[in-house]
Amino acid sequence: MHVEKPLVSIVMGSRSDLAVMKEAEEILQQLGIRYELTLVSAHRTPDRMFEYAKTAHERGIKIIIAGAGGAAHLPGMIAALTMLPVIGVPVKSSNSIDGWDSILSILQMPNGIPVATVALNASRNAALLAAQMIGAFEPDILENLIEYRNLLTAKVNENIEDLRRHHPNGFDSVKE
Ligand code: RP5
Repeated sequence: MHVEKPLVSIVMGSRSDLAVMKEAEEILQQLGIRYELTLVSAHRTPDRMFEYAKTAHERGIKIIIAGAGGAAHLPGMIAALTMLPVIGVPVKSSNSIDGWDSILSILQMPNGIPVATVALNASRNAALLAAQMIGAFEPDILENLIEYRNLLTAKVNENIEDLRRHHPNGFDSVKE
């Protein structure tokens, strides 16, 4: 049986990150992008991190989304071990002071080893960024992304209409 390989890998430092990282999974499902999802702890399973990062390209993975909280070394260390692009998600975890520790750990990479860092807990944006990278080469995925954007616009337009009904003093309330 031929099983199509995943293109995106979602990895996180702890099971406790799943509440945040599953939003990335939902976006990839919605956009029809094949993915894998797993746990790798940079500090508690360093050998697994090595194996995971060194073999990701052999599994057909094109982009890695890595989330971690606190002393969030996972995304940067994976980036150091692979040539695949890594998108880092800072997680506001139970051991995080206020999220800044995770943000800065993932963001402030040394020259030469980039990690594309999204906002705190923004795993959804990480998945969308991964989808846009794939969409640059895959027309079907691009179509799905355009549809997703159109839905975002439609939702805002609905809210504008609703506001207009309840608060008639908006700048565009009166259409001549
Ligand atoms: C980080 O420490 C993990 O990514 C997680 O965000 C945080 C807390 O981990 P647990 O103590 O919940 O396993 O390495």
